[in-house]
Amino acid sequence: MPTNLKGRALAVALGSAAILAMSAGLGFAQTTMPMPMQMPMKAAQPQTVASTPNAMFMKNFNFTPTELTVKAGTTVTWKNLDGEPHTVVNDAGLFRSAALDQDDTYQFKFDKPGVYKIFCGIHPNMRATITVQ
Ligand SMILES: [Cu+2]
Repeated sequence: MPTNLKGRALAVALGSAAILAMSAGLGFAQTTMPMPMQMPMKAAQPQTVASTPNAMFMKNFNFTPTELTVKAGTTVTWKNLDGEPHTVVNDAGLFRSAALDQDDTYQFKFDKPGVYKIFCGIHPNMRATITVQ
């Protein structure tokens, strides 16, 4: 009797091991399958330019984002992504960039807290606000 039970237990153990191996194989197949699906999502990530910290872009004749909040002492970078030139001009005359061609950048360090309005000297309807805390 005891040997008979042992034999049964072994058969059960072998059977479940086979099932485990099969499901492990399936699991492997399932985890490898979605991989190509994730690729386009990862490639799309660099397009979220608006979320770059301390940076403002000129794109499609707009500042992006139009409102940016930074801490005092922060250097803000503007980058023109358009094929047309843009400038960064402060309403109060604190700073004024040269004409920025495509992919050109301009930087200004905001030392004092306050609300700084800017516009493009070439396209004055392009406006944005930098809030310095
Ligand atoms: Cu412009």
